[in-house]
Amino acid sequence: MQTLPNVVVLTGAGISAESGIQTFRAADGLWENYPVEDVATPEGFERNPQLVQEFYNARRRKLFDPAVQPNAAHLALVQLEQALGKYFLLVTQNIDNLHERAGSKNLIHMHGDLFTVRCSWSGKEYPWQGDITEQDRCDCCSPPRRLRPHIVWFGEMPLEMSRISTALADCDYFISIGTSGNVYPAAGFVQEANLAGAETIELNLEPSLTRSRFKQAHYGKATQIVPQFVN
Ligand code: BJW
Repeated sequence: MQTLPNVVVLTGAGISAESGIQTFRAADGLWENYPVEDVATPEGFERNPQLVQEFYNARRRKLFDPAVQPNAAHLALVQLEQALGKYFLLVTQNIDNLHERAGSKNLIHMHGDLFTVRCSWSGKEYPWQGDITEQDRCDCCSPPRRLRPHIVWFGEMPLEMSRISTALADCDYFISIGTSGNVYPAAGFVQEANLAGAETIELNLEPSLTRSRFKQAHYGKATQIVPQFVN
């Protein structure tokens, strides 16, 4: 019986760009108006929780805009998962819900997601659809504590790292899509996959910072190159 290859896919903001979601580091990116140290660090949240909540509330609301839909790249990854079943793992750095709306199942949100909030004290998680306000408090602590976005900020540990490392150590193909290679540990996954002897492939609009570590690279818009590569 022929065995299927193990495939790990890493996605970043570039895969959602053509769905109308801003990337971070472009000239007109998300951090143009919101300095990263203010909105993506625990210290920024301590200093000004309202600003941070507003930043993530606006991004959550954007996902209810009917114009924001999964694109051909998200859908191509669903096809790949359907062909590979348990041999496929999708790891996204994105906090939007476009992969799950497309139909992806075996999915890890390593930097958290906008539709979960958690108690800033105990870490208890709550599903969440609306804005988080300063009045919203947990039901797990006494006194009830502030809720925070379930987002991995700089200096915090990304989620499900041991599951990701295990998958990388065992993968035959590692495909990185729409990420600039600025942020670790995700930017180091290609090296883990190379060590495992995997074929490593970059699909991006332009060469990332970690381009030289990939065995192959293809450049263009995600909605074009991802379906082409997968089919
Ligand atoms: C298209 C396209 C189209 C456009 N088609 N492509 C020094 C050295 C090494 C590491 C560190 C260091 N100092 C500190 C660190 C660690 C730090 C880090 O990496 N810092 C770097 C800045 C150097 N990392 C951390 O702190 C991480 N935690 C950690 O390491 O824990 C370990 C630890 C903890 C405690 C103690 C000790 C150890 C946590 C990182 C958390 C990152 N969080 C963010 C924000 C939260 C989520 C959110 O708000 O949405 O996650 S940062 C931000 O960057 C976001 C993203 O997920 C992440 C990656 O960005 P991404 O996706 O690559 O987007 P862009 O905009 O950069 O790139 C888009 C790409 O798409 C571009 O290349 C375009 O060309 C392309 N593109 N349109 C295809 N249509």
